Amino acid sequence: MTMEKKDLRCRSCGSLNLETVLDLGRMPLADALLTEDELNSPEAAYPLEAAFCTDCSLLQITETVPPEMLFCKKYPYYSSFSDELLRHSRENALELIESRGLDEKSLAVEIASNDGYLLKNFVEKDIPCLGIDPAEGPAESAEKIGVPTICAFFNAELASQLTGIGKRADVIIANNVLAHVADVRGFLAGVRTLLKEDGIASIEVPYVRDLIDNCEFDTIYHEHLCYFSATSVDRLLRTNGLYLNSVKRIPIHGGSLRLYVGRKDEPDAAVKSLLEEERERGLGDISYYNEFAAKVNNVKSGLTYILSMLREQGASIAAYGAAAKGATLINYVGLGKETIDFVVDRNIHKQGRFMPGVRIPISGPERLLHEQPDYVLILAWNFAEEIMAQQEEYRARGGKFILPIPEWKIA
Ligand code: DWN
Repeated sequence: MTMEKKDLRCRSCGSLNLETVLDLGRMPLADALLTEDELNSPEAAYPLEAAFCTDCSLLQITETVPPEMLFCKKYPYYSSFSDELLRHSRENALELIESRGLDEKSLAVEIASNDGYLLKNFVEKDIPCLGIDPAEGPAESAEKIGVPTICAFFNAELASQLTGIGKRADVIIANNVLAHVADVRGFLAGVRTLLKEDGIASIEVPYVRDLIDNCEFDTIYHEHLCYFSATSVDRLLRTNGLYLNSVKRIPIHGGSLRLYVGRKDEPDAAVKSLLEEERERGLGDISYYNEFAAKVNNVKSGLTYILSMLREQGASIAAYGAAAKGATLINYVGLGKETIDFVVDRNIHKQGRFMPGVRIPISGPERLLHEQPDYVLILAWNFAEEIMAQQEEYRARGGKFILPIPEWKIA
């Protein structure tokens, strides 16, 4: 929904005091991978601009693409294609089972449960659980592995329907979804309704500090409406009757926060010290974000330089990871088929499709050994270790990897 800038209000506090921090221009939808027959049709593109609220410190994008267009029938993202994410999620699940003393009388609900990648750990322990996810493909996959799943968007109404049939959650898990929700107030009202009085919500969100410090500008795309600090999310939760009671910095997805949220206001030392740290580092001031656009521009020119030089030398270049962040990076930097021959990805639902905007074909990882490109640009840099470990043979044959951020590096 493109609104006049003067009418734009903060997604959290409603303030009109939004300052543009980075303008990536009009960009296609990052997960709208094209099929062959869509190549000849026009492709939607929307403004992608990050703005900082000087009243509540929330970094957010200004455009709201209808969620039905983002998380639609052909949404291609399946969490289970990353071993690192599966390990991380299993640790998250087992920690909650242990710390909350969950058993057969408990209920764990995951919002944005995708393909059952996390709740399968509750099923394994015979702990009643329920997944909620609007994407049909992943929801079907979850059901196939025994994770009961409601294929719908989570909101206050669904929460009331569930409590209406006697379901209240001891634990709500909501990883990589709070930042995606346009009606964040309705979402949090639903969490509050569904959560037992002494229940806990374990919520993971990308951490804006890692985004700015490591120049992770490619994690900005239309699915990610908000980019949270502890300061901004604490404020958002409080104004919606929930409280940040503990917090942990975690490395997943380029650096995230794991938030432990409850219905009572009982912040622990970790919350107090992170809020103090953010005050000292200035995450609540626009000055912390002022250099970001210039840093992003440096990444763009550095990548353009090295990739065009390699091409001029006759090198062949492919890319690894048809990730949403990859779509932002290659479209913003302007890396088309003249630079990148193809993208590979383990996710079978992405293979055979084309990257949005630049329309580079997506194949399976086996193509790296079949064609042995000289270089592979890792678009899914957050899983670079896992990916490079898998591609030992490609490297043994002389292949080299390029990491794009915070500045290009040949590995
Ligand atoms: O918030 C979101 C994050 C959590 O996931 C979603 N809105 C969209 C998605 O963003 P992304 O696509 O940038 O996420 P990933 O998980 O960084 O994407 C990694 C891509 O790389 C996936 O398509 C899977 C693929 N992959 C692979 O082909 N081989 C990943 C690994 C680890 C591999 O070994």
